Amino acid sequence: MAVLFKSTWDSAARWRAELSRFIPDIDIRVWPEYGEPDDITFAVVWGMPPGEFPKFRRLRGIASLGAGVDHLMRLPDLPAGVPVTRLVDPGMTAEMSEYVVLQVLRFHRRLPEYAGFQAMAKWQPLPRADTPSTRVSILGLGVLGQDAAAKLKLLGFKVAGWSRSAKEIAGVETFHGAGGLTAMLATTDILVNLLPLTADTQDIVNADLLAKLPQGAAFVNCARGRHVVDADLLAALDSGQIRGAALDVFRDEPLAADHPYWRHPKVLVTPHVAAATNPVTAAPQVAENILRAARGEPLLNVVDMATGY
Ligand code: NDP
Ligand code: OXD
Repeated sequence: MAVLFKSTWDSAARWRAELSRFIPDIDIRVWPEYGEPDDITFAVVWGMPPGEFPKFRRLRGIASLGAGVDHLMRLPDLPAGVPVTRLVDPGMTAEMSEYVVLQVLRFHRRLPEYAGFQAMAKWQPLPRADTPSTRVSILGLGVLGQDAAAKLKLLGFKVAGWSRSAKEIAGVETFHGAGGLTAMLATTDILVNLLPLTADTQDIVNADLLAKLPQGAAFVNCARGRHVVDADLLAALDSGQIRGAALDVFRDEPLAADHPYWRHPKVLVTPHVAAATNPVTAAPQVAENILRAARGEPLLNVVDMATGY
């Protein structure tokens, strides 16, 4: 009974140390040095290449090393019938809300313009809207979207959110479905994306969606780059339909050195750091799932394979 560990970014040594606190005799095999494939009964992964999973015929569970599972769902050979879990981690949730609040306040208090003025030694106060009349809308009202909504609400913003199923959240105006999206966009000053990447949400931030926002809205993307049609966003920034974008995630990462986002005066680029996976806060639930899988019990935070998130 061994656990396969594979990650593009996370440290195997740190994960081994944290998981050992809950399972002292854990046998972790770090990809690609995993030994006998039939020893592997659980996989903890980010960025597994195609062609690997079919080798592990005794797998009882696959844990994503992130909240998103699109890196797994796109694999053509994800083993059928093996439960896939995602991270639902209070540490990661708090970090994401920090990022969202930071970017919303940045646009609200017009810091991008003041940064431009400073470069010219220009002293020029700008008008701005009151906080209670500034409308922040969130695409995705899941674990991360709901926490960000609550924190923006505490700051006094008018908060709305959009999800697949209908929701009631105190103090948040909620929308769902295609009609709901159009209605929400029409009353949005700052749009935040916290959707999972699925077949239904890929390319959702396109020319059509951006045109439904009031002119001069701002956009924050901390979900996935493939939600955005880059050429459409760049056109909306250049026309002034969108006044600025804070982008943490990109279609291809790392973002190519010659990508127009890097040098666009209305774009802030951060390198997929909105909310990092922290083994200290995330290991307890992964350890719990390894133990549950070993006992043949249902796992926590299992992904719905039909919806893809
Ligand atoms: P959840 O699964 O908890 O929430 C997803 C939300 O999106 C739900 O409200 C869901 O609706 C909604 N949704 C899904 N599909 C649709 C659709 N077709 N139309 C409308 N709404 C839809 O995810 P999390 O909040 O935990 O995470 C969201 C994403 O954030 C992750 O998938 C990942 O891509 C990204 N992320 C980025 C990080 C970064 O550092 N940049 C770090 C962590 C996560 P419903 O409630 O009805 O199911
Ligand atoms: C995640 C991420 O999905 O870091 O957790 O992007």
